[in-house]
Amino acid sequence: MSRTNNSKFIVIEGLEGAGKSSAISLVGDFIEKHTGRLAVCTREPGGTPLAEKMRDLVKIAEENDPLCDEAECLLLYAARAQLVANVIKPALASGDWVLGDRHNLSSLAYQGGGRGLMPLVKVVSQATLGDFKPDLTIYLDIDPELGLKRAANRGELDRIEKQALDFFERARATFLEIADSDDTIAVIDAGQTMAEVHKDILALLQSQEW
Ligand code: T5A
Repeated sequence: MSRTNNSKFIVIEGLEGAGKSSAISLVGDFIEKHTGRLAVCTREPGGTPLAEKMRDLVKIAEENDPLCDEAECLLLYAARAQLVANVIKPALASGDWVLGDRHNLSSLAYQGGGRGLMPLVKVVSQATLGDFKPDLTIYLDIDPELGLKRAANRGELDRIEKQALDFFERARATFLEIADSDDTIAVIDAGQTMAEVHKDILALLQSQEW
C-alpha cells in the first residue's frame, strides 16, 4: 500500500476471548506516545453509522429468517467497504494512524475457513479492497475452547459465538495458515497471562521500523 505520509494501519485479530480489547488499549497508548497523536480506532464489523447497522444484522439472530452464510459474508464486506472508504483511507491520508479491532483477515478466517467460503471471500475481497491491507496485523492466537470460556464469562454469546467448536477450530487453522505466509502478520500466544501477552506485544511494536 503506497502512502505519501508515514501513517500506519495496525490491526488486532483473534478469536473471541483472545484479549483484543486490552491489546487495543495497549497498542493505542503506544501509538499516542510514538506519534504524539491519538490513533483513529475502528471496529469490524461496524465503525460507521451504516456499517454499525450491518453489524447488528450479522450479530443478532433472526429466528424466522436465518442469515445464510453467503449473505453474512457479503454484509461483512459491505460494512468493511463503507469503513475503508469513509474512515480508514481518509484518516491515513490525513496522516493519522489507524488502529483496527479486526479487518479482512477475520473474513478470510471465519467466512473463508470457518464457513468454507474461501472462493467467494477472495473474489469479494479483491473487488472491494484490491491491494489495500494493514501495515501490521497482530494476531492473538488462542485455543477456541479457552477463548469461548473467557467470552462466556464476560456475558451472553451472540449468533456467531454460538457456532460449534469445529467452526472456530477451522477459523483458527486459517488464521495460522495465512499468518505463516504473510510477514505483515505477527502471531502472539494469547493463552498466556495478560501481562505476558502485553510484554510480547510491546516487544513486537518496539522491534518494528516505524
Ligand atoms: N466476524 C467479524 C466475522 O465472522 N467475520 C469478519 O470479517 C469480522 C470482522 C464480531 C464477531 O463477528 C465475527 C467475529 C466475531 O464473532 P465482536 O463483538 O466484535 O463480534 O467479537 P470479538 O471481536 O470476538 O470480541 P470479544 O470481546 O469476544 O473478544 P476479545 O475482544 O478478544 O476479548 P476480550 O478482550 O473482551 O476478552 C474476553 C475476556 O477474557 C479476559 C478479559 O478480561 C475478558 O473478560 N482475558 C483474559 N483472561 C486471562 N488471561 C488473558 N490473557 C486474557 N485476555 C483476556
